[in-house]
Amino acid sequence: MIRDQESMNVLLDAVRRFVRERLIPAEEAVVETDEIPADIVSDMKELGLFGMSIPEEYGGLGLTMEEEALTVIELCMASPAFRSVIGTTVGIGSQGIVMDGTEEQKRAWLPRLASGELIASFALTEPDAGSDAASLRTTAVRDGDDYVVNGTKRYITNAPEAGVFTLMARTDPANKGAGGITAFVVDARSPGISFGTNDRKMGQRGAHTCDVIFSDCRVPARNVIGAREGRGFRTAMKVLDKGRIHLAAVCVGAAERILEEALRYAMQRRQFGQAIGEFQLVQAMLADSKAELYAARCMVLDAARRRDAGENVSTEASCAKLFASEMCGRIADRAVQIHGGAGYMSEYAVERFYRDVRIFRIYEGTSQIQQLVIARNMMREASA
Ligand code: COS
Repeated sequence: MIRDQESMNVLLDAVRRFVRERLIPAEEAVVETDEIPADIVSDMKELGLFGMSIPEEYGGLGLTMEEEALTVIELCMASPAFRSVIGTTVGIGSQGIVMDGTEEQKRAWLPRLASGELIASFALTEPDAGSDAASLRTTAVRDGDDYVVNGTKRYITNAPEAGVFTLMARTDPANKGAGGITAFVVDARSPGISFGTNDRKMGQRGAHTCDVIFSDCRVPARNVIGAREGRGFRTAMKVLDKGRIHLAAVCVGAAERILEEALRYAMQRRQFGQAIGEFQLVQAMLADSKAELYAARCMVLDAARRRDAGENVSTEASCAKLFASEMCGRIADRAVQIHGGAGYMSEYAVERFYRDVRIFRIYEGTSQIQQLVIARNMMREASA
């Protein structure tokens, strides 16, 4: 749903200009330094990007899912590392509070997230709990007005920069499944939290992940999201349903850029006396990419509109994430192929994108987890 087309156009134009004039020219510097320049982060704050998904009453832009998807597609025409700066605050880090938080929790945390003053991170994954998220072992034991948290969270995006974590921990040791898990908002400066060294990743330099270690970390009981124990897994799943649409939009934006690079190269590069774009085998790669990209875009926007209309979009979100992330991988692969030897060289953007987009098929649920969610939902609906 687009609430006001004119304001939407203003936002999209501003993001498009920002991408073209500020982000794309800074891509190489980000690779060199492994940092997003501070002036770019402050411009992102000014554009309101950190508060994209936070309701207006708490200082955000309060975008609908369709508006968010369109904005993210534009933003992701630049290196995915730039989106990652705002990604967890817009998505999985904040949405548990937005969806299930108490009024007091919303007032306490959302305005500072919306302004970009605080970065939010999502602490679900553990060394032994990845796809099987419900098997997580981090414990939170009630002690007076606090919970005492112990455990290790792994590959936590933006943890080194985080001001606050949405943490999933087990409050009921007798319940080893989803029902024993509670979600908390945790101040990242709390005593008892320490950080591993930054992970060395395949791509996305400038975006940081690391372990977060909780050792007897005291978290006030008022920080239980929604003030109810045992609801944390559901909160995490609802957050991921929305996150998967956002991520599918990320894939569409990145694929648009990659295809643009491939098309430009195909029209410039000459072999056998003509531009390689004149060869039908290269045309086939361009055409397949265009068609798949169009399909993914339609899926993302349809899932977003359905969510805005209040439908349960668990299946559609997983379909969009599955298709769009796989599509993006195929397009990155073809773009390298069209570039030939040059595509293997780091001076060409497609070499970097090829590595950067590989994670899309893995995080916020692997392609196999999306398949599992889709098939399970199909069977559940059929037997209802
Ligand atoms: N929305 C709301 N609630 C949901 C839900 C959704 N989309 N999906 C599941 N739930 C609820 C279920 O209704 C169930 O609650 P009840 O027991 O009260 O009925 C509970 O959550 C457990 O659901 P389920 O039995 O389906 O859980 P499983 O352990 O079988 O796992 C998968 C479900 C595999 C889908 C889940 O673990 C998953 O998404 N894993 C991937 C995790 C992930 O994406 N990690 C990335 C880390 S974040 S970058």
